Amino acid sequence: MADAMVRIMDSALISSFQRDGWVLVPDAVEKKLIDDAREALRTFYPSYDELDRSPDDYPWVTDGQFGGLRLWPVDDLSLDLLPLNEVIVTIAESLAGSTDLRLLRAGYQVKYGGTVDYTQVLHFDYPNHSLVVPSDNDIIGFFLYLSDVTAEVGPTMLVSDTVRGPLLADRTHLWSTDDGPEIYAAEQAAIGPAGSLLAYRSTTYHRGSAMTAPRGVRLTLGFSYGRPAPWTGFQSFPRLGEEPGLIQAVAASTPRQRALLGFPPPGDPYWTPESLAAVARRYPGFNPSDY
Ligand SMILES: O=C(O)CCC(=O)C(=O)O
Repeated sequence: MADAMVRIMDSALISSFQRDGWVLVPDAVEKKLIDDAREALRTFYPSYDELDRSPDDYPWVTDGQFGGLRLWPVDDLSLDLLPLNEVIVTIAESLAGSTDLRLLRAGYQVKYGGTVDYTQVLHFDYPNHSLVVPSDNDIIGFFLYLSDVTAEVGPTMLVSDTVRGPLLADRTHLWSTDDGPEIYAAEQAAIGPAGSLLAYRSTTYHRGSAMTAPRGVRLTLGFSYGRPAPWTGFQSFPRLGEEPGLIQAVAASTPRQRALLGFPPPGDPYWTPESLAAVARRYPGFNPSDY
């Protein structure tokens, strides 16, 4: 774990991100966390064999490109805390150049070969994360690989910002290769083993690609972090405030992790003896002395 922190602080990965707008961080998260997440996800997602044997039991997982997406919270504490993991947050802070960040969205996703066509066109993520056109490092998307991502299991394809050109409102999606032959020609596949972390700006061209391995399975945790601004968002965590998974995750989180969800940080004027007592009643397990 410490290695990954040192490595992301290492200038080579940061420079690569700053130049290209994306980077694949190897071994970002310790293997046990990946193994535990995979094990926990067995109760959510069928194996390829299970899906093959009884597809009618799991119609949702192959219902379009996002059928296999389960948005946060998924009501499993370790899975719900994973996007708030300390190493991941440190990496996000290093790349964003700020410690004042918010989690904008998180979700687990599975893709199965031989089912849906997962091919996408090159696009930016910012149009559905921001009401304005953000600066390059305002919003950063991530995929934590929970399975090996090879060329055959739908790697994300990305294009260096060095060939992006200016951000133009009519070029947030390149609907065909004719819209940017030189940009499509510059695509690179983000291939890496389980435990790798792909980071990419919301202003960096990228796309999902087809699963060509007939029985391939790609399992990821996708999420994004952004600098807090009223014009920036995706999921609304207050909207999810009655979800058991959110209540459980808030109670178990550190003040730092809660702040990533939008909670007032320690020292905020919101905190008074009365508000601390009220919040502790709302979230069983919440320790007021943390504030
Ligand atoms: O799944 C991927 O590799 C990329 C997905 C993506 O870019 C999207 O859904 O907007």
